[in-house]
Amino acid sequence: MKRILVTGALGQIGSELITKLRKEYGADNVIATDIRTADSEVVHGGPFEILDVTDAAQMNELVSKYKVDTMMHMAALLSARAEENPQLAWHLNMGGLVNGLEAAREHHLQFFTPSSIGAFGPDTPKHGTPQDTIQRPTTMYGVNKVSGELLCDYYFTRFGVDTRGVRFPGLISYVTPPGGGTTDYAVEIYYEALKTGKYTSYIDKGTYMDMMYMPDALQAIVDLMEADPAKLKHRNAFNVTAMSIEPEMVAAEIKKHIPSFEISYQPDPVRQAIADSWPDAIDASASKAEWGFKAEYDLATMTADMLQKLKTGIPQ
Ligand code: AKB
Repeated sequence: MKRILVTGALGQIGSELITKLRKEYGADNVIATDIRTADSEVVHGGPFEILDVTDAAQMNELVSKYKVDTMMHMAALLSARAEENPQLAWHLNMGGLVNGLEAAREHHLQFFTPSSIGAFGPDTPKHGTPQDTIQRPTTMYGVNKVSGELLCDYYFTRFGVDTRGVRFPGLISYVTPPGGGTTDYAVEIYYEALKTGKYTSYIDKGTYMDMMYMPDALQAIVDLMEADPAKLKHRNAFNVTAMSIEPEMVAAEIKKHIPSFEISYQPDPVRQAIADSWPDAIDASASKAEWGFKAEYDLATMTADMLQKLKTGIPQ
């Protein structure tokens, strides 16, 4: 049975990951940590500790205190916020990652951290983006993610740390809203559809990006961490995706449930430029071949579930 410490546990992925891991491995075996606290299930449903991931000593203390054997490092600034404050992004995204990898090396932990489609750039092939290809991102977030992928590879080859990771596309969820990402429009649109019946998209029509529904993202983390290491030719930064979509397609799908829904466009120059530098559709065949990745939800089934869950306010 794993004993897992999760950083950034109150974030968009963390908050749902904690619930899933506590169901799979037992509440006491999943230690949620975040820089802040909240009145939520993450905090009250099992062990919870305040942790600033840039504080290596505090991180090591918690790893020792709870005798964990696995770290899932989720704390990070997303792409748009990183572009607003690149120095802070470097400090938090890279400082936190190095501390996590060092703790994994010292305490012999299995280690997961997500990379992103943000690790690609304008020179990357846009369609069917291969697993191994040109990576020259033009954002600080992308620079952090490529550096992180390389660091995780390095800690595996140099120190034998069991590092694993995926390149997540935009993640769509109904529990905790994302903050500061470029793909966040694809979450906001569902909330606004139900609240006001309309949405003004900061990403222009025709801008394709990869996306995935949160249950598939969480299953991907668990499956990769449980995968037979002998079958992994890649370890970190596996391409994963469920759909390549643009705002008009999401709007059309929402209209099937809310016929009066209207979308309009007011592109935000910063986030539009980031989106334009990312692939339209990545190729996830290495994940499928090496550890059996499979996404269950497409745009239609995700939209039906999102609207139903948001309408009924079903907690995770
Ligand atoms: C973002 O938009 O920054 C994230 C991501 C794709 O990494 N959702």
